[in-house]
Amino acid sequence: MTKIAAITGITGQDGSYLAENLLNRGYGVVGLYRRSSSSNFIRIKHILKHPRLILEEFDLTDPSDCTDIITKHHPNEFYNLAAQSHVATSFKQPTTTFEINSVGVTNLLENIRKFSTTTRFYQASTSEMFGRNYTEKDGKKYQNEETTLLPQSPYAVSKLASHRMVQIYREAYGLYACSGILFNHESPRRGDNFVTRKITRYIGRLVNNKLEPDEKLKLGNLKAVRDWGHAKDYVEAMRRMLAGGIADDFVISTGHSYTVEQFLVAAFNLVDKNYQDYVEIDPALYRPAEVEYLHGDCSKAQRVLKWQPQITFDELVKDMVVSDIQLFQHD
Ligand code: NAP
Ligand code: G4F
Repeated sequence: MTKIAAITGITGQDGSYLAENLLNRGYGVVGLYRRSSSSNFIRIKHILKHPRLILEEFDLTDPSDCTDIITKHHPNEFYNLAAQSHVATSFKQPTTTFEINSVGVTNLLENIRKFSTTTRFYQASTSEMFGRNYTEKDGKKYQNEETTLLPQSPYAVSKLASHRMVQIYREAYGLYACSGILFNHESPRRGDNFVTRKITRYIGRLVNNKLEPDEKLKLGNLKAVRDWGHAKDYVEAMRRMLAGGIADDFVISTGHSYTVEQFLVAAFNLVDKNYQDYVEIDPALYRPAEVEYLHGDCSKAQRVLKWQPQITFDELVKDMVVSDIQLFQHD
């Protein structure tokens, strides 16, 4: 029988890759999108006519919407990828962030508990929950499932609340509910205002002579360290969590970290340019509180899920730069 997977946030980066992954495996996908005043299907336009994709209007903050979707579809798997996902925005909109990222997740868990206890649930947790904390052992600094969570932003606090809520529903009610503690993952479909895509879009416009005269690339903290993987690899880890035998939480990362400055160098090198000729530091882009160092140890996922990333940092940067150069040839 066809397995049914519901995906919140299908219009986002991860939702679009996960939908592709599951459709390719024969799933029926119920894609949940929120209403907007203009069409927002750019990342899924190539699968919109797929015969096993159904789209439903849905807002995570509306409890009755959650009830309607769960009771109508009784999905075998439910992937909650919807979120206010921008860390800097969460400092400006902490209440909305909490409403979507914490209360919204509780709405889903309650409805699954009441109406569809066989539905397997995936929650998009995040390495941001580690905040400034890391484990230091044998001269190495890393974060894994044992590292204490110490959030540094309203976004991270909201994600920690839902992360813990998932554990409670798993332990108290026996739901098959997993959280993926995913480190940063990027792609040509990454939102425009995350740092990697901001950089590669600028390069796309630069190469195609689409910049305004003297237009600089304005950035904040270049010293922050991130463990960047490719979104295509990371959605496969999500799938494996729900396909597995035991519900649990898993760190998903590459185990290789770079500074924002190193990302800049790698990206500008691909077009034989020096980033220092283009970048301007804008103090307004610094965050009120920063997560300086993220470096994941995903050995549990490697062992239990047999998952490991396939796409290297250099391949990721190239994929994004080439894609944005092509994009601005036409735009
Ligand atoms: P994204 O591109 O920002 O996508 C977020 C999605 O959530 C969008 O489809 C958005 O809809 C939807 N959404 C927001 N508020 C909603 C609401 N109230 N009701 C229904 N849908 C709503 O994020 P992403 O990079 O794909 O990340 C997916 C998930 O993983 C997020 O939960 C994020 O916090 C988490 N995460 C991401 C990373 C990463 O590096 N990418 C790492 C760790 C965890 P619109 O298109 O209408 O805005
Ligand atoms: O690309 P970023 O905005 O990603 P950030 O804050 O690490 O969050 C992303 O990854 C999390 C997982 O760890 C997810 F949970 C979250 O949803 C999101 O996907 O910023 C990366 C780094 C930060 O240290 C930031 O201060 O880049 C620095 N940065 C420097 N200049 C900038 C900029 N970030 C942005 N967005 N824009 C800048 O101009």
